[in-house]
Amino acid sequence: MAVIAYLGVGSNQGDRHAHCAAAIAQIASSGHTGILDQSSWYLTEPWGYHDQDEFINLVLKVETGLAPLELLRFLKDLEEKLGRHKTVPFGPRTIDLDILLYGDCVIQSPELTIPHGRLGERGFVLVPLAEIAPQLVHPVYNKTISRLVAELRDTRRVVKVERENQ
Ligand code: PH2
Ligand code: MG
Ligand code: MG
Repeated sequence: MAVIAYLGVGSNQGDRHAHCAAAIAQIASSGHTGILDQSSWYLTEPWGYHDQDEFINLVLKVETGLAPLELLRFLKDLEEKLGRHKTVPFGPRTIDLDILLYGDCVIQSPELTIPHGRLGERGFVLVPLAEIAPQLVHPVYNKTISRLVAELRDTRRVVKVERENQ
């Protein structure tokens, strides 16, 4: 049975735009994870570790027949295929593919936390997510995404990049 999930896409190394575009193309052509909607692309100030380049971030709404851990494995394999190497926590990365939400599932296991643990603290995720799913209710906080944006205390820059939203 297909489930609606939201994925975070990010890159701040090399050709950031090409990495994000390649990830989107691979997800779309995977045969088991179809893209239903995507946010604009945003240029975002680094969160967590400041001495690194700005990120490109965007959010995808997908429909998938994969179970959460299968989706995680698919995304990790895709990161590797797109040239991601071992990264320091919060540090630079060629491509980062995160499961933000998976239906209204709440999962807390050593491999996977859904909804994404820092979703509520990060403008670079909440702003694009609110663009395509403002009324979606976060299953743990029980608040809509637009309410989480209104309550956001992260003041780092999140600026829409017009050209990339194709
Ligand atoms: N990802 C991180 C750490 N910091 N900052 C921004 N702006 N965007 C990201 O995608 C990001 C980050 C670790 O995954
Ligand atoms: Mg991440
Ligand atoms: Mg990640």
